[in-house]
Amino acid sequence: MVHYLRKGIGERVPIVEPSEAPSNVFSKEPIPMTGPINLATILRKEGYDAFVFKEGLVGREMSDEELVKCNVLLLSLMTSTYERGVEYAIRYRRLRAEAGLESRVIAGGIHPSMMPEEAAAVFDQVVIGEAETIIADILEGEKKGRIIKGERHDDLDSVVPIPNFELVEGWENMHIFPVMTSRGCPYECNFCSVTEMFGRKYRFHSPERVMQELKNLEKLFKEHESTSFFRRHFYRDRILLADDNFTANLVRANDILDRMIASGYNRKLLCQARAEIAKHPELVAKMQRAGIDVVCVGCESINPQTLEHMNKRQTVEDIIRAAEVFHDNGLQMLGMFILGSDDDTKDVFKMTSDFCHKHKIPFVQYSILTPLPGTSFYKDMEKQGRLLHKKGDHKKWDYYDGMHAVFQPKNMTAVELQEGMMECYNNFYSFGNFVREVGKYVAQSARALFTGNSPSFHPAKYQLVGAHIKRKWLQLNQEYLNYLANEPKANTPFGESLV
Ligand code: B12
Ligand code: SF4
Repeated sequence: MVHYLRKGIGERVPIVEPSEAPSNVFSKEPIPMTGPINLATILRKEGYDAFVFKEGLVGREMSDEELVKCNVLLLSLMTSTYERGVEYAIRYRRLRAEAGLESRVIAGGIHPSMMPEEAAAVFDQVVIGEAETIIADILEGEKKGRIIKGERHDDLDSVVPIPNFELVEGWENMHIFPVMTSRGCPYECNFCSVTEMFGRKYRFHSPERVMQELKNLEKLFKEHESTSFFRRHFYRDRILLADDNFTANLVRANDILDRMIASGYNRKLLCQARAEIAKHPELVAKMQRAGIDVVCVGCESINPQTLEHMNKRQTVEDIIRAAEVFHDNGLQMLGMFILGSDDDTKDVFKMTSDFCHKHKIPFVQYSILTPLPGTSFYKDMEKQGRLLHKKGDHKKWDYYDGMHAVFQPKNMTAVELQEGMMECYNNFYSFGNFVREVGKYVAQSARALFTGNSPSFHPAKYQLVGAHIKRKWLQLNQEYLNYLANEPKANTPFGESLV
């Protein structure tokens, strides 16, 4: 019989966000997802001793001693962290059984939501979709199903609590704090799982609520003001507006930005927006005045056919305009590109690198097109038998991270796609560019003593990060490269030797 927790008995309820496998160069990503923080906040209010354990932030896994004490283990899983989630469940159950205790593992997040049957074969309960309104009932045993469907609410203000970041273990080490002001996206790009998970209806928090959340964070920063001169003056904590598309509703975005400007909001933010927002330069200028200094733009491709087949509803001209308008308004654009569609040939790598240089895009992220579960691209690849790993392959989901070729491309081999992506990184990021950006930073810092404008170390930092990525990827992925180099046909097993 499953042991259900009662409130207030002081047992720890961890919501674990495992790291990705070491083969992933972003495995130490220190920004938590907002969902687990919301759930921990709700459970705390309900009397549970809930907290978020994000491995990448704490810098270690939960120890055996910590795990065995938990009556229930909650796991928040993306596709690339799923396999590690399974390992957690196995270890937790073994430890509990050895101690003569019952165990209970509940999994949620995007991957279990998209592959619930697979997850239900491993975990005691699996939650599909959003869980704020049902998480307490699940813990109390009022919802007993193996697979439980979450609820999509329109009125986010009333169901989503103001997240309590102090429930995130090691939150003091965070430098970027996520604030999610909306859910859902009106578009339906064929490679993206957001609409399947959150729907096409754009649901959002009221501007008042967004301001409240930002103010709350300021209070937290003030209470724990860093004693480090460097951190206070040159490397201040930042906010990530984690919305998939912060500006999907122009009236709302304008309202939030107006409020931020009127309140004298004084902290740097990053956000994600579509390239077409540059058709509204006045809004872009307002973003800059409100403190946004980096905009992550899903450029995806400079190949018009690829954009068309991705259903991106965006043109190459939109991307060029975005690069110009963001630059003219003092915003730095992080251009995110996806390589390897059926319309891409081998020259896409050089053309994309040249494009980024030509249009002076300050930061870029290159990803390999990845068939993420729940997307129409996944369904197509599965139907066409082009997924490289077969069902049940050892740790196959580890490689669904945008940095590994996991399907058979049409106009090149999988290893050519893999090497082409690394080549793009190589062309854009280098140690020489890092030194140049550090020079600019030093000059800006000197000017800051007179102007008070805090300089950004991010361009330099990202040059170094980017240059590091290829080296680290190669170090960690020799075996995977060998596998790809042998021209695997679809459904070729990989990894029996990889334990
Ligand atoms: C902000 C963000 C980031 C940030 C940081 C946060 C983070 N660690 O991921 C950055 C930019 C660093 C990032 C990086 C990456 N990201 Co990202 N990211 C997002 C984004 C836009 C928002 C996350 C969020 O806060 N969501 C909102 C909250 C409400 O949802 P949630 O956290 O999933 O939680 C809800 C439910 O899932 C559920 N739930 C969650 N956990 C649990 C646990 C239990 C027990 C239960 C019951 C329920 C439950 O209840 C929650 C509340 O309703 C999402 C898209 C999205 N809209 O979710 C993509 C998304 C998660 N990212 C994605 C990807 C692919 C990546 C990268 C691999 C990209 C890359 N190539 O680099 C990396 C991975 C790095 C890493 N290890 O984290 C994909 C994941 C798809 C998949 N199937 O795995 C998403 C879904 C976007 C997409 N294109 O489809 N990302
Ligand atoms: S890629 Fe961006 S615009 Fe396209 S569906 Fe996903 S969130 Fe929406």
